[in-house]
Amino acid sequence: MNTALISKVKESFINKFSTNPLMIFSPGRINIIGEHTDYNDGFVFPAAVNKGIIAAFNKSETQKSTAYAIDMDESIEFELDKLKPSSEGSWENYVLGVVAEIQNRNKVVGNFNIAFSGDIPAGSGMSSSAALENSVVFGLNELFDLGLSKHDMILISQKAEHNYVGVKCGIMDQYASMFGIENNALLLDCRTIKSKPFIIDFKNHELILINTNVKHSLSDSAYNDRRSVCESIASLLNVKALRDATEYDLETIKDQVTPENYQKALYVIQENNRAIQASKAMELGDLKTLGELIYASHDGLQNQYKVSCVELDFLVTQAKLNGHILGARMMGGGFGGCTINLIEKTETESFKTFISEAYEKTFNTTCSIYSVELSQGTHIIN
Ligand code: GAF
Repeated sequence: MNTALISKVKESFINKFSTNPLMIFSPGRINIIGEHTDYNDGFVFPAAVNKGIIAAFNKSETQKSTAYAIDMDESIEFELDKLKPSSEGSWENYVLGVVAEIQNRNKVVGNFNIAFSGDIPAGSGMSSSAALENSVVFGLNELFDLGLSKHDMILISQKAEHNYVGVKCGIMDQYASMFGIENNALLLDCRTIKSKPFIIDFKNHELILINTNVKHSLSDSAYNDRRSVCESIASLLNVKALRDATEYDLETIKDQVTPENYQKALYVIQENNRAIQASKAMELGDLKTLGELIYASHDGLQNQYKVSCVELDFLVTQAKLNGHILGARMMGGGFGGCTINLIEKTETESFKTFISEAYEKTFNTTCSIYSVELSQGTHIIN
């Protein structure tokens, strides 16, 4: 964990609120495979990482609550009986939304102060949003003894994202961030919200993330559009979610949907199967098959689901040409953020040099490259 960040948050909190805080770490996540399957009740394969949000809390003796975003040096005061969403795109909605959703469950939150900061690059597709939401709900649960289970907490975080942030996300990010296990990835069934842990040891391979450092606009509205396409095709097929449909079922309604939407639904069905196949490949230690599935996932996200972008496609194409990278794909919602790459350890340094130069030459801007450790989910720190 980032000890410098912990000290920074603690000191900022003490400077502002003159008392010792309760400290929470809530991680971001990676996702090995299973993209845009979560809101189709399907399977995903994420892991919490050692980058995330550090949040500091205490109870407030005043009639107002305060939230302080340390990195932006912005703070807001709010009254707990007058909560409403703030302007679109503002960080405030992650905090206010969680408080409002706790209240919707008839739990009583008293006035509090929170200060937070993080080391997940914004817009990287590593889920800083879920990390922040989970840190808030976890901290408030602790502070006010609300009696919420981790399961309750992730549903509250998700609802905050739906109703305050405006993104109709699935449950993957909140789940991975809350339930992460050190050195493990979690094969999560998003219908039952139960997961199976897999110890991750890629032997002479490792995962690296390459951040395009771009986030194209409209990504939130495109996300919600994709979700509604999936839901309308599921209802046409008379199933609860696309997870319940096969390629054969989809074929039977082909003439009732546009070719573009047909491809989107087909992608989801295929990606869900790939996530299951990937877990089997992991069990067998078959990294070659895992890598092929990861490349196939990107192909579907790019050409069928259409949530990629030129920068991500460039990184994946270059990875494919390398020969020492078994699999690469865009990760998260899309339209920017990171690719995840399964690379031979001995090749990592030279590929980093190569891809940094090639990316800069092509896009006139730099990419960033990270290695991550798989970490424990949201928890109290001292
Ligand atoms: C975003 C969402 F928040 C997740 O729920 C998931 O749908 C993901 O995009 C795509 O797999 O991170």
